[in-house]
Amino acid sequence: MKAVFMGLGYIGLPTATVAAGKGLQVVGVDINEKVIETINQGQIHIVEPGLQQLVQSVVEAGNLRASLFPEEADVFLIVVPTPFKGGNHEPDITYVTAATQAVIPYLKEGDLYIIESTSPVGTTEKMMQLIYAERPELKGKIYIAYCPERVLPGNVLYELEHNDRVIGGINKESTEKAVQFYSRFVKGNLHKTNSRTAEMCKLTENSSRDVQIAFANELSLICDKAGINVWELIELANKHPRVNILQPGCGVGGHCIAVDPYFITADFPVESQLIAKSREINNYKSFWCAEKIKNAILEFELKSKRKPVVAIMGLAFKPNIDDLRESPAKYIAQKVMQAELDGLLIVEPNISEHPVFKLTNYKEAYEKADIVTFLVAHNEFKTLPWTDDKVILDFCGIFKK
Ligand code: SAJ
Repeated sequence: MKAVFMGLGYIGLPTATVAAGKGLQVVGVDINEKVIETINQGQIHIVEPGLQQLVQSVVEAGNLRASLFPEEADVFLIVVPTPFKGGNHEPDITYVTAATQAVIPYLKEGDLYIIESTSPVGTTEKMMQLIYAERPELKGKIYIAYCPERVLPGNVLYELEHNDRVIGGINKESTEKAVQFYSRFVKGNLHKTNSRTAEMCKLTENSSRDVQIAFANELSLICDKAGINVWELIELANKHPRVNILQPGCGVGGHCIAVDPYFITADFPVESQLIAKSREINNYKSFWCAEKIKNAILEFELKSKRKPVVAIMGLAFKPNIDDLRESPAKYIAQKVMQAELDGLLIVEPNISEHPVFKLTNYKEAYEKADIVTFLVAHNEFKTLPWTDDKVILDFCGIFKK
């Protein structure tokens, strides 16, 4: 069986590689020439544990080849990004459309076409119409399905194989065909549905998490005003057998949880009140943290008649990773940089250097700062001793104190 993967990014490359590792003939297609070159040399352009070795072995074995152009195959997978249009929160499916258009000339009777990219509801049907408009002779003769990825960066190779997957075809035959395909390299259960439900399922998973984090963040705002320790409160509430509240933080970042809910709110603005409000609350939480820090700086100045040294503890979008993209901590750090200070010490133990931020060791920053702001709950920070000598703004529950 031969498969063409359109898109060799964070999901496309690992999936193509795992499939190639199971003996499929895989051609990975990307628009970036440098990416093609790198992969064909058995190297990779992204960070993911274990991936480089696996890419090298499947490239050497001749099972994975990267190319700028698609070619004839039995299966075509669309694994390209779905960003927003311009500055607003309208999903942009141009890449999915372009990748689909690129494979249309190579489709033949019996082929399977699958979209994995996170997509607005109805995208698979739209692509079906596009395919049939250009190749009417294929109507009813090819299989079309949607199957979202669910992997966690950092644990992609394991999760690709072991996570359950939701597979939705445009008809029963397409679902069955796609299930057969994924069963070649996925050990998790393959759940069958239709394409619209599968599309919505991906958006639902990440929106559900966003809404739950918004609840925790809202509690943190209420508790701050009420003089209650939110960490203790949540721990106690979670002792109830049917309550499981997540943790508040300095906002929600990353490329999925803070993005996917907009794919629902853009298409269902009247119905998706709670989902939209949760996005607002999680965004507001970052702004609120920045304001809290600015107020602490002013208070310190009034009290001590000098400007403080401030430590920003953590820049990544979540604990124990080196990924700063779409990070609320980075947004807050940038806001604090605008204040007049005696010194700003920025800490991110998971990276060694950064073009914009001059980084300081976490112990040194903690020792030197007058105001310490914990933005990300990295493990290193949890080893620091509590002190009453400093102003500590703990937005992520390092001390739970
Ligand atoms: N966060 C909190 N409080 C919490 C948990 C998380 O504030 O209690 C914050 C994190 O600090 C971070 C953000 O939420 O800023 C998102 O982190 P995450 O670990 O929830 O999610 P991602 O973006 O790393 O990965 C998610 C996963 N989806 C779910 O858990 C439902 C992953 O399985 C998906 O594959 C991925 O999105 C994706 O690609 O959609």
